[in-house]
Amino acid sequence: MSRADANIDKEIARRTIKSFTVFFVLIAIAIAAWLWLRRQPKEMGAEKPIRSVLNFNEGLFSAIFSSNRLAKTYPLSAAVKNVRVNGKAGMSENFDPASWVLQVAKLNGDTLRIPIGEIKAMPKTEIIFDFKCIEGWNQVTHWGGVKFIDFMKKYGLTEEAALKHTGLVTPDNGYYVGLDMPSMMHPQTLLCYEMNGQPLPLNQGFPLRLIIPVKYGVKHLKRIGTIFFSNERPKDYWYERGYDYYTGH
Ligand SMILES: Nc1nc2c(c(=O)[nH]1)N[C@H]1C(S)=C(S)[C@@H](COP(=O)(O)O)O[C@H]1N2
Ligand SMILES: [Mo]
Repeated sequence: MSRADANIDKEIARRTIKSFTVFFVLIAIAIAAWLWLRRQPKEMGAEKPIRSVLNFNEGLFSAIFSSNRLAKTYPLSAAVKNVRVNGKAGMSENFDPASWVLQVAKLNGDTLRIPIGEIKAMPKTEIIFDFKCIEGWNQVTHWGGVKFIDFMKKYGLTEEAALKHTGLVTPDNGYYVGLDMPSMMHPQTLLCYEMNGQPLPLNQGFPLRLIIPVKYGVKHLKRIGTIFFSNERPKDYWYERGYDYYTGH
């Protein structure tokens, strides 16, 4: 072997050792970072550093959200006939639709008790949009109901509308969501009583559910029992289980 060849061999060996060292150091850093993350305290179901990223995203999305931005709508022919049923938290078997009234907790301490007939007597709005679930499925579906903003006006809930959040809860308190007021007052947000031109099926929220196209499926609470208003974030079923609060798209 010539001297030059020997030098080249040495150089190759040196470089190989160097790249292996870099490789192992990077792996060690990744493992250490992962171990550190697992040790962090959890905040609302997510490790704190992850929760702060979620919170940051949320601020970003709220900032760019505008009530003028409409979710895309579709022709009637695009709406599926077999609408998927997903999620049955808060949908207890012993529910009696006949005795149902919508309860609205006012700021002055009064509770409105509104029968479904009064809601159906208001002007109806229909929407066909792409319903998206965070589990990764979506489908174009057709809904009918009353615009939440019209409902707020009809019942004189102006002080309530000035607060930051709306909370919705099922009659058995088993499922609950919190929503920012701009999304609730968005013109496509409905108190919904119809699907495909028919009364809602029982497992899809009969007699009344929320349809809020600017949000993922988790926020479309089925079987509304009570609506309330607050400046603090109302508790939220999936937020408590590690998802982000805002879940806009
Ligand atoms: N009461 C109640 N509402 C709920 C849920 C639930 O578990 N309970 N799941 C949510 C989720 S994750 C989705 S994707 C939609 C599904 O609505 P659908 O069953 O009409 O398709 O309902 C939402 N509303
Ligand atoms: Mo969902």
